[in-house]
Amino acid sequence: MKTLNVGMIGAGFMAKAHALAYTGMPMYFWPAPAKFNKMMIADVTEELAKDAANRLGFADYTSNWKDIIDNPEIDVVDIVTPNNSHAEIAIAAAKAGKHIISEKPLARDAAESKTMLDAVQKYGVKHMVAFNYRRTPAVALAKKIIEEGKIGKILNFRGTYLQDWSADPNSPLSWRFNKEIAGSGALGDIGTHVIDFARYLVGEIDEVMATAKTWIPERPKQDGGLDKLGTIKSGANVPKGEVDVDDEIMTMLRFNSGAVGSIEATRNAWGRNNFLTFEIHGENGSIYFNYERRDELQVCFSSDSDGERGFKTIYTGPNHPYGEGLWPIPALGIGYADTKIIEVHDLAKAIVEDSSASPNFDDGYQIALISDAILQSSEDDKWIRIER
Ligand code: NAI
Ligand code: SOE
Repeated sequence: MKTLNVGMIGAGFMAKAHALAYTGMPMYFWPAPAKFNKMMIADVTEELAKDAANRLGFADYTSNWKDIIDNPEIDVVDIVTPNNSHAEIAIAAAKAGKHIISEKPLARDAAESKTMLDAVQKYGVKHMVAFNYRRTPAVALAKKIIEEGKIGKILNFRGTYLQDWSADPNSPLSWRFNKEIAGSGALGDIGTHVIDFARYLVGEIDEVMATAKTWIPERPKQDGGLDKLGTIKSGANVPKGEVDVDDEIMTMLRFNSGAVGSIEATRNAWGRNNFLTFEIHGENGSIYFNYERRDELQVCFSSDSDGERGFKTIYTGPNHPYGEGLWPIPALGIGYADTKIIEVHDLAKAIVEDSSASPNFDDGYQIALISDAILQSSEDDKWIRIER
């Protein structure tokens, strides 16, 4: 069994999720396609990097991410930094011949995402963008049901990603509210997960018509780079700074297939925490998924008899996608970390089998094109066609 040495760049929220996944993956999927060895981790200071190495189980650490690129023993570079550094790191990693997994959104906009796609194609390395929610078994099951034609031709996709961690104006001005660092707001941060669902389940999006809103135009400035996602509130006397990204987007979609759809994304929806949902209507049935109830897929088939037709709930388990590696009884509980375990399993498989990873930087670029068009549509107040 091959061992892949990983260099991880960034040591915040996602570093924890990815580090858990590298360790846990072979315990779930055995024989594993490969094992991962957590070789080196980077953060911006020696202190942060050393603490991360201890906490997350990396053999070595550095305060300069270029040490990871220069290390000939490292096979995979894992980018878990804020969005403004994804491109520089990925391009350097590709040049050094490393395989890459980058967190989402791929970069701040389509132009920057394209530079990353060009680099991985030029240097022939494997590339994956970490839209992990499509790896929830219930979402993969929805894909299977659609591909088997069980709900027929798709007419409509309705997706939402609603959170409330930034609904309080005292939630500090972290990097997620800064265009220079994040690229966009709720759109890039969470709306892109729904765009990934829409493309994965229904197909390519050709046109969008959108409205973007910034509800809280300034927030208390915060010390330090780490985003605590609203868990720490600022005091009343903290000086404020400008929010220059969207808090909410609503968009209508026209798919290449002729289907229509809509996406809503906001981090200001009190009472909604990780309300990532889709409902899909086909000519012969419907499918509904809500990540807050991630073991479940709801399906309704038109062939059910009159009087008995309605949504039924399937609890995912061993008979469903990825079931061979997860738990032996349905509804024992799929977790966030499980989606990341499946993600690195599929990354290892692509590297070892020399196949294309999915979703990859091309998907990340397509999603960035759609995201840019959404912001453009809001500004111009008209339908925008995505030029490819
Ligand atoms: P975070 O704020 O928790 O951590 C970022 C870390 O990167 C910090 O420790 C910071 O010091 C470090 N960092 C910044 N610049 C660096 C550099 N040049 N070199 C080394 N370290 C550097 O951020 P979080 O939440 O982990 O987000 C990171 C990325 O992951 C973002 O692109 C975000 O959109 C994505 N993300 C994806 C999620 C998913 O479900 N797929 C969930 C949360 C974040
Ligand atoms: C914050 O909105 C966040 O951490 C996003 O950055 C992730 O992508 C999302 O999955 C969870 O929420």
